[in-house]
Amino acid sequence: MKFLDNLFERSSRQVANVTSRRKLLGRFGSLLVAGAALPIILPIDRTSKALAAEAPKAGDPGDPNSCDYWRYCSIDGFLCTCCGGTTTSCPPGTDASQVTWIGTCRNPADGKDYIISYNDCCGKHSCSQCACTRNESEEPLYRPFNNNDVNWCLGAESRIYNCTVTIIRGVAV
Ligand code: ABN
Repeated sequence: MKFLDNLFERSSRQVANVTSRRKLLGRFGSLLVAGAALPIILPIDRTSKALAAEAPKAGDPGDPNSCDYWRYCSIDGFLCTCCGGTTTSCPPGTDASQVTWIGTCRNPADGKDYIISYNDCCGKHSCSQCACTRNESEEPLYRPFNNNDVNWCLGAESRIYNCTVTIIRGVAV
């Protein structure tokens, strides 16, 4: 009888061990998969990636502090280069709007037309420096994504408009 007791005890312990290890491995696997999937499924701000997608300086002529700079052909706002930011990054303490309007500007260096997004930087206060209004390829307000008279911060966390960055999204074909 003792022999049978021992046998059953050992085998049930073994089953319990294997089952819990499997469960642990299963949970670990799920965690790995979930961890890898999180950046894909969550609405994470990827503006910084877009901001990094810049044209090389050699093919980017002109002065970004001047309203005449080629990328500003469809801008209506304050230049972030005068507000503590750059052509592609918002001043500290402000965030780029995710919704934006776009324009098409010709780069004099290569004669190509580029699609530019004009993201408003939101937060802090109005920068009020280097106002620049050029409306090439702007369309009426009923086509809001091609209109530059919109405060795109209205769709952001802070509704305060600070300045506008200009991001190259691609070559227009
Ligand atoms: N998108 C620039 C802007 C901001 C506020 C008001 C008008 C235009």
